[in-house]
Amino acid sequence: MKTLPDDFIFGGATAAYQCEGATHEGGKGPVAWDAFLEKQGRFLAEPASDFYHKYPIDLELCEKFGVNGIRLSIAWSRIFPEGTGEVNKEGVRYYHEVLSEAKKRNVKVFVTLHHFDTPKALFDEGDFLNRQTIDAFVEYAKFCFEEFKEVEYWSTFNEIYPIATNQYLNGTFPPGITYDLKKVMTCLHNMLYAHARAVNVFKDGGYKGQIGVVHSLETKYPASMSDEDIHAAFLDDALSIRMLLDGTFKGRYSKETLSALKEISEENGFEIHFPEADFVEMEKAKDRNDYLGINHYQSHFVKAYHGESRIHHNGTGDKGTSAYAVKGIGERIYKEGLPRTDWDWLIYPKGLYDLLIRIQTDYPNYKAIYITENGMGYKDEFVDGKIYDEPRIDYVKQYMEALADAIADGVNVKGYFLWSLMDVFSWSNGYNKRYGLFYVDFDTQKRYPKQSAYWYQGLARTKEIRD
Ligand code: BGP
Repeated sequence: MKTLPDDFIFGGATAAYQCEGATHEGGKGPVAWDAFLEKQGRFLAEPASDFYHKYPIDLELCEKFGVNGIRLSIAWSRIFPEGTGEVNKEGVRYYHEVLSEAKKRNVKVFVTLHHFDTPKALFDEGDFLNRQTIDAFVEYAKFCFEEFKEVEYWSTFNEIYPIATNQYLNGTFPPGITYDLKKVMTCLHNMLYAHARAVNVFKDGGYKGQIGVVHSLETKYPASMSDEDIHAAFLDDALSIRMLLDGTFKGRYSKETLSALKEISEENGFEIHFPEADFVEMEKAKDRNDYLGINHYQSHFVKAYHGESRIHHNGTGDKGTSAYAVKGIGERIYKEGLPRTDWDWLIYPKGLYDLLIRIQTDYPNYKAIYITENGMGYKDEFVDGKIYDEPRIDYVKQYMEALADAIADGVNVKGYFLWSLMDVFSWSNGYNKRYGLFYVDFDTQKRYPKQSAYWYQGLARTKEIRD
């Protein structure tokens, strides 16, 4: 049986907009999501899991079930309703209260500064495509470092690759733009640069605690051993993984990354240049990341593709309805015989192992890794107050084993945060795609431990990965 280290963090992950609710309460300013969801009319982020009011209950559950870490994010627009300028004292007080409650419950807190929720005032001016947003973000980060001295672990951004692609490639996030790869690359670079600036402010300011970034890293494999497919996987990997890790740990993009970006941009009829001065800041930050947070749910098999971009997002859980082919990059295909979730997310734990070994080999200046998200979206059934979510347990167990193997092979992984602590609202899938250890009845806001919560409790206690 495989085991995990004694001092390992067994955490649960959340994000402000997905769990807090209270979108117009406590002086919070608007975010682009509010109007975007209202217009779509499928679901709202209100009341979500009402973490805004129920956080003492959720933190008590953490303590009770041995969940010794929580990932949460500060909603930027609770602190600065307009993104810059006047501070909302009520928002500041709220997060102090949450942090102190977590301390009381012996739960370590990992705080993300930005989890998909740029304040509307800045978003409307171009979000991170507009370099003024970078300055505003750095100011907001600095304010938080000064104010929330009790935070031990900071993370600048959650998942810049999904931000860039969901906003500008597949359009599932506001502003809902599709197939604009120039915007994707610009957004990625600007956010990597913003991360570096925030890290440098943190380190130059001598603040206590650790700082890192959370990247979504999903391993890419060629669909076949043909040269064409191998090249397609290389291109997909370059944009979704290599660019991020190069930017974070090398302070500039490697030759391979740049050649892939050039090829993708040429095929799509644009040129891309990044301001040389940005790399000075990025190089200064490259060895100052205390940890890397990895969100990892799935891997992709990629096939050469030369047609027009064609993406269909499976946001309903009807298996087999997703499609993902991008001009100049490749097509992500289903691989015969490999299991996938109802939302077509491939279950392939080896992808996590391979990713961790690759980071250890290619980016040896990483200091520590936390798996900041992993988990399985599932349409949980509530039967007589009980939720039997064996498929989720099976999923998490397999990924934990891959993790244990990577640790045994020398990768410094120090913790794992299951997405999600309790059921939350899912950005482009609503409320029936549940991930939580704790089932939330969204009408009554009552919490019920799922079978997986008991399983996780046993794991956290024994560190042994059992069935
Ligand atoms: C990650 C996000 C989370 C969460 C998770 C599950 O990309 O960081 O916020 O939502 O994915 O994704 P989804 O809700 O789309 O199934």
